[in-house]
Amino acid sequence: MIYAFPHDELKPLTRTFTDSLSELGNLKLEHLPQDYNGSALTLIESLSSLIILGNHTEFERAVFWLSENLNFDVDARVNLFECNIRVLGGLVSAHILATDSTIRFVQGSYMNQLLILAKDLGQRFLPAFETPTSLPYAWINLKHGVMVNETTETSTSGCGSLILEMGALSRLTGDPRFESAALRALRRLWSMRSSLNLLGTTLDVETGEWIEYSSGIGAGVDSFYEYLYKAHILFGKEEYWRMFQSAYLGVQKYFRYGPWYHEADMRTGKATYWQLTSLQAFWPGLQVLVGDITAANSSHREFVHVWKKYGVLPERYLLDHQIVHPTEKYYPLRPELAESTFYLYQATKDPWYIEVGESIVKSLNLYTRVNGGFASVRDVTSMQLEDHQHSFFLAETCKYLYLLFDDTFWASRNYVFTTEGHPLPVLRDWHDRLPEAYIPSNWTYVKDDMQTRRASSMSLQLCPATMLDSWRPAPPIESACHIPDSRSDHRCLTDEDCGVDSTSCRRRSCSVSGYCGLWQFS
Ligand code: DMJ
Repeated sequence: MIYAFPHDELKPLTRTFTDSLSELGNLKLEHLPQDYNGSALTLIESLSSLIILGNHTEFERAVFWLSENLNFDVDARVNLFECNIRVLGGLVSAHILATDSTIRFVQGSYMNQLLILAKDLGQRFLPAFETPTSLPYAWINLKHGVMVNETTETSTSGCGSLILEMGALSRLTGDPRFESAALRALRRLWSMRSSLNLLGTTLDVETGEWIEYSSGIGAGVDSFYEYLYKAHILFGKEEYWRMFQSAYLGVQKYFRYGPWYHEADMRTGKATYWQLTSLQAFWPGLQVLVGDITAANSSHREFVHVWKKYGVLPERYLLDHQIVHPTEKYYPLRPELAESTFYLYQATKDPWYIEVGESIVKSLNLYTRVNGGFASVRDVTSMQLEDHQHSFFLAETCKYLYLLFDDTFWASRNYVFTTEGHPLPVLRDWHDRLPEAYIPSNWTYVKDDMQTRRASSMSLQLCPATMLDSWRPAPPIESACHIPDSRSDHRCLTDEDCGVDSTSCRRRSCSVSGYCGLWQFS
């Protein structure tokens, strides 16, 4: 607030600011308009954090400042995905918090200003969806719509991670256009999956053809999986669940290698890149929501191991050589490991996760804290810093760390967090059908193995064979796709006696000598 407000993001080393909204994403805007003076991005991103911290006075000040000053009628080319998760998500979530009667915000003076701003922004997104495929352009000019000669290349997350914010906007305003546009894009994207239920990373919105066939669970794809599942939680549509279930099993089957996830070609399922990336660290958090706690825990430990090796998590780490990627050595204060740690602690209450959180906090203070704020790390091998504090540091990294140690806000509410850490409430009115696990009176607190297995109704759907098998004590389930062999000694007479392998999610078969195993690789 001292050095950057009302600009977009803080430069903590020089104690200045950057107006980064137009630059969000990988492609850079070459010339910022001269009159472009920022959109208080970090302030918008911090609204829900202020409520979680209980700082209602600052929240109120921010809401009224934004109501009077925020204006989207600017000649700025923004990245649709980033603007959606950061700005639209920040505004919609803050509007919901501002009107929540259990939060003692001075509501008399709040006249839906944030929702009015959100609707204005949402309308400016809509021209991006006017393509032959309904897949949206990655970039849009807030004032002029899609620019002439705009790139037609976008990413899977760019098309498939809009439904939470745009769906919430439609539900709040009663204007169905936002949710319809996001859903049409999502359905079209899903129709482009391969026969293995895998998607690529980049595609062309005009032709609907894939550009990059290799994909994983990290950059360009990550929040697509997250939003399929969270959309099911938020809106209760079976359609989202069915898409997620197929997509999730595809990931576990073709990307997972023990606790790690590599990339693979969507057409063949063959491994392409053996790399651990910082963005992938959100996956164990998603697996917690699914009820796949054991798999979440084992991957999380690997990320923690790499974090401890360097002090923070490098952007890319070569699994086959156990070294940092030569050009992606940075750590821009990303939240994903803290996020997963928070979810795993919520699911297990295992104090080990508190210790992990403590060591993350210590590292951030030791390596990245400077007088002007917290600086990104340019090179994790030398801990050389970079003059940038991304808005997601406050929206997510700090929020998840705070919630790990004080979950008062979370414990009494039924919210899902968007991919940018903005809370949205699970409401009956928004639901086709509310899953049992999300009805507060059905909440289960995990205390023992038996309960761990039944902690989420979602895992019942992923693993029905085991769960319905109530006539004998169920053997431990190792992952959501795991179906144990019918005999604990793995002996068999036919393939029917064999289950589904917990690591590869492939069906096991009975060998000529009478043992269940992965004898054939298709
Ligand atoms: C955030 O902006 C979001 O979590 C997004 O989905 C990808 N990751 C960044 C922070 O790392």
